[in-house]
Amino acid sequence: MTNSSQQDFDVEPSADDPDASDPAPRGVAASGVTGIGIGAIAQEIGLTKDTLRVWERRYGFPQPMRSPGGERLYPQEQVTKLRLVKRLLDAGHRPSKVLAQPVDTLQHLAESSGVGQDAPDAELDHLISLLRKGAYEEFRFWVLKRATRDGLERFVLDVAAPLAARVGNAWAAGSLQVYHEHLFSEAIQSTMRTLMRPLGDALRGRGGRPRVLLTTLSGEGHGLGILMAEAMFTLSECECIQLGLQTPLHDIVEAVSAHNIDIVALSFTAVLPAQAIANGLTDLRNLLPSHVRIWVGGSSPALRRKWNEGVVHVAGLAPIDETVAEWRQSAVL
Ligand code: B12
Repeated sequence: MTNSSQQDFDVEPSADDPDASDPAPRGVAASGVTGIGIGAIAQEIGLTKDTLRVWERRYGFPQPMRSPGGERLYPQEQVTKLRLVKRLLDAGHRPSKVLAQPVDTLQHLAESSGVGQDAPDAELDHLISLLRKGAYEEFRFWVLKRATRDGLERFVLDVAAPLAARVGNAWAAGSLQVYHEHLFSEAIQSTMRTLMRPLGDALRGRGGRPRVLLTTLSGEGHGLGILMAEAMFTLSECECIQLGLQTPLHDIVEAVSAHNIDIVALSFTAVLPAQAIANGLTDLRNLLPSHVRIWVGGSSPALRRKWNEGVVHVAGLAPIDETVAEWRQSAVL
């Protein structure tokens, strides 16, 4: 992310805020004005309320209506455009070049820069169509069959990861609902755990290093990234401790000490604002002993910035094996 777009995100909260209580998150205000409240929009799209207000002042978009109490209410077409805007910004476009454009222009921009475009793959398309028509047993069967046929590594890299991106694109385009995402996550998680368990069990107690703790920080509710990362760490013969989602910092620190952890691996999608990620990582770095490494991954554009030497951005799943090998070379075991 460039410095100028970073500034557009990192703004101080404003005092005296009529939106603060956000009393009408979704629906119709007393006056009959329909729209979605600023808190609900910010959460859904992965922005802060202050960013939305700054854009309104600086670029004239979004342009919400007001409830009788003065709270901002965003009509559906502005929400749709905001989703597209966020995805373009995540891909590196600047707010100044994007926010004032009409939605058609933004759609062309997204198409020409590959944002939200899926690579052709008939089998993945078939899986999406099973999800869409509610054929969950069939979906689970195909996922498990492909996983059994291909093995853990190929399943993660060729199916689970691109399928997650496809499901996200279909959700953004309105062709899958949030409950489809839940069902998709459930099927992928249970398949991956089934495949991973025997190797994970066999590694336990062998004294293999590094010992890796995996989790997400508060506010990051997406768990497939750390699960996929766990699969790759396990295949690299690391002993993994999976804490699941949204672990408070002090609990991470306690688990690190209790399990003699070498690396804390965290995953970030684009839902957490850049500033929240920076604060969380700075605080965690200060709380952990210096020999414990923090490795971060995931699609959050905030990870593209330069981190201090105590935080390493691992760009994707495939480089995990090599990064672990480098750790082993540099560590005194
Ligand atoms: C499944 C899903 C959900 C499920 C999550 C269930 C669960 N228990 O995990 C549910 C339905 C709960 C959900 C909720 C939400 N979601 Co959602 N979700 C997804 C989906 C389809 C997959 C999520 C996921 O786990 N991705 C994480 C991994 C798999 O992908 P990745 O970040 O690109 O990371 C890759 C690599 O970098 C690497 N990696 C990841 N982590 C790590 C870590 C390390 C150490 C390493 C080395 C590598 C590595 O592995 C990945 C595979 O290549 C994505 C689509 C997508 N493209 O990710 C949307 C997506 C992340 N969700 C989104 C949104 C907006 C939301 C909600 C706000 C609204 C909603 N849909 O309900 C809430 C917010 C919840 C919260 N507070 O965090 C948006 C975020 C967009 C944005 N700019 O903010 C996405 C991108 C969908 C979209 N296209 O718009 N979601």
